[in-house]
Amino acid sequence: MKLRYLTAGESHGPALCGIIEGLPAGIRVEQSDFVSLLQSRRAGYGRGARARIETDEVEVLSGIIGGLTTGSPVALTIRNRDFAKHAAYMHPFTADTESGQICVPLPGHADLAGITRYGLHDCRPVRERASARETAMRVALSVPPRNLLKQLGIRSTCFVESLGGIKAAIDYTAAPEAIAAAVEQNGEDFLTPDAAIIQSWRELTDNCAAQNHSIGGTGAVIFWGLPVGLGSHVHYDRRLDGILAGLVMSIPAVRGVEIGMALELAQASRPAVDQIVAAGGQTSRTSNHAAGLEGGMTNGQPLVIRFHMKPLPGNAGVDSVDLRTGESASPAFYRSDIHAVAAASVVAESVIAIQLASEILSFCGCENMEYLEKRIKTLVDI
Ligand code: EPS
Repeated sequence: MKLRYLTAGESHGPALCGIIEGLPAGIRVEQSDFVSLLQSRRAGYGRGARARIETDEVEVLSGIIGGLTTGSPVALTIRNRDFAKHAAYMHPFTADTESGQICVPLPGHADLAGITRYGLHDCRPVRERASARETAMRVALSVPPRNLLKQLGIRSTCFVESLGGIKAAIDYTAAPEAIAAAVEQNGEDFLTPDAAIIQSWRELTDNCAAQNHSIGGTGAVIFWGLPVGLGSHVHYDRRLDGILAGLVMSIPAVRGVEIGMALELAQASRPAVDQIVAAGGQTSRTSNHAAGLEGGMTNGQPLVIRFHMKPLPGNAGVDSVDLRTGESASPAFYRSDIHAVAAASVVAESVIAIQLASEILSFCGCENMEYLEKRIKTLVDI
């Protein structure tokens, strides 16, 4: 892995922090790149009150000077505005950890397994770190790698395909540019190419909000313009399909990942291969059932990754146990989003972008964008 990155920070702690290392010099990065990307993760009809409290302003602490990466590690911070209200329980030194204890674990969250693993009596530190808030930093860290891909002519989009069982009409055989344009035109509330579905999703979201429960859904990411041969067939842990599936699966509440229409293909009664045809001295394909990956490597076709997200467990009226008494108890009400599939789509696009940039860098071995732009041409034009 050419790019390495780490995140730190609790959901209601002072800040989120992140470092990404291994970037070449010369990637163009503007403050507005962070602003618009973080805004798209925070947006979405169905996000909870928290998304309106936070503004997710990214402070760049190192690695970018005058709008260009320098090759040094890029270090970022996002302050949590909500820390002000939670400092009594969350301050690194003065927090009252006795009265702030959460002793009834929430089913569906990391609480119970986390306190067991770390030998804690309080679910709060586990819940704070397991929170999907952490993904704001993964998205912020993806800005330089995303810009690297854009500088090389690689494009991407992400969108919501279904919510609470109501499916949008999406034509995966359409040109990715057309899908991306439709997503953009339909706005950030539902982040979908299918304008006709938005009203039903809005009503569904309002109904769920009135009943205080959350819903899951399916999201998708498409990258196109990728060179052939990112990833490798030579060893299992270098297969790009496995790596990308793991990254997308690490997004909280994601429980399934598909490369393209994998489930549909698994149910088909005959192979659905993409024929290789000669085209002007080069090769091309008649279809994209492989969704851009063959043998664990990119094959030059659009890369399509879809993921399935469970309903967020926060608001469910569920049974649990008070760990102090061992008696049955209901967890205290826990605010959450009604759904966060649009946000998760932005996160999925971000973690995939970082990995693709990393694969390109290890393939090309360049520490400078000028060399990389020349080298990538030789790969794309094969
Ligand atoms: C989250 C619970 C909610 C979400 C949060 C993730 O936060 P809170 O506990 O403050 O109400 O809004 O997501 C974010 C804050 C975010 O930025 O995505 C959880 O438990 O995972």
